[in-house]
Amino acid sequence: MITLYSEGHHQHHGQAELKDGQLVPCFEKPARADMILAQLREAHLGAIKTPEEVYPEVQSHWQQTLAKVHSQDYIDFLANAWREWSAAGHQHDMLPLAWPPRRTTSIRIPDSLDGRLGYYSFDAGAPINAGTWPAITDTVQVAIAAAELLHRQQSHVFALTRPPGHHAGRDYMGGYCYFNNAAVAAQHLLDRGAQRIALLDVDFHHGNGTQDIFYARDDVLFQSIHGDPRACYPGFTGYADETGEGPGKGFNQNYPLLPGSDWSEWSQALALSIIKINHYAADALVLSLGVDTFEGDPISHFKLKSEDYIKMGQRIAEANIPVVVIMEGGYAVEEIGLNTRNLLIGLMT
Ligand code: SP5
Ligand code: ZN
Repeated sequence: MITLYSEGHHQHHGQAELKDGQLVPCFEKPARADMILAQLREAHLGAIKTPEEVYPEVQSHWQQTLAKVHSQDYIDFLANAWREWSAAGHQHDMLPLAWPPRRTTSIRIPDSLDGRLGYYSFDAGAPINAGTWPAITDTVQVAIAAAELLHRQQSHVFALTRPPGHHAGRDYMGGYCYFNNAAVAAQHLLDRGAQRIALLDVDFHHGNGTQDIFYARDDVLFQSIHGDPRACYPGFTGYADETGEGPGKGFNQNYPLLPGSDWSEWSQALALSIIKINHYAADALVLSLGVDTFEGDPISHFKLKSEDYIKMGQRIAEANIPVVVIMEGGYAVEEIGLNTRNLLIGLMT
């Protein structure tokens, strides 16, 4: 299986996030991707290529695709945010301080940078620093090039994207995510002529951003298996009764599971989602792969074991459609490489 990867992600390295009332070093860090890459090399899983190698045109085309998924004002905000912040004399990461609460009479976009930072985010979990824009634009190109390769060769492709993307909505960031890499990959496949794309999100956390982007659309079937929002982050979306709206009605399914769920519960939800995907007759599957379902994950609450990822890959392969795997979460850095490698090995068998 070919892996798409770009070094640019190293430039994005947040300083701190809030956990249980304390500022702690960011769980989402460059070593995550480095560990995955090391395992892929050790397992001789296949060639590792840059976006430019497989799809040189991506450098002039990515902005067009991105603008179909995210609003232009949000993209422009991210493009200029660090310049504005550092021009004001700040050196630490940008983190938002205030969000509009319920019953805000009308939500206007403030002029101040702090105000816009709150407007374009849903939590303080997506720090912006000097390397954020280069990293997120690099990784969007990784996702698009992987989708392009899938379109050309119709066999599974792995996009080693970082930072992750599934919490990023049309015009907001949060939960370590800025641009929704999986949504961009799905959009590129549609632009290449696909009629229907299935997007299966197996990260521990609900893919609230992806749901937001496709909620009113019937050309992307969104399926998400995640920690029950009554107990788990992000906590306000991911209920089973969120099934889409307008033309998208019936094209969104959530499978919330209780904290503590293991492979026996998890695999039942997977079986249900694969029935949906088969029935939809998708041209391709975008897999939002978080391995934070692992029992040793420091911020998540499922109990999957390393071997379970092989079975996960095998079950997904049985859907019998081309898969582009987009990397999302996973914070047990010592095991992230093995768990990802196992999923990919399962997918190939
Ligand atoms: C892409 C992705 O996996 N984003 C996850 C973002 C999680 N952000 C904060 C999680 C807070 C978890 N709190 C755990 C409480 C343990 N007692
Ligand atoms: Zn996650």
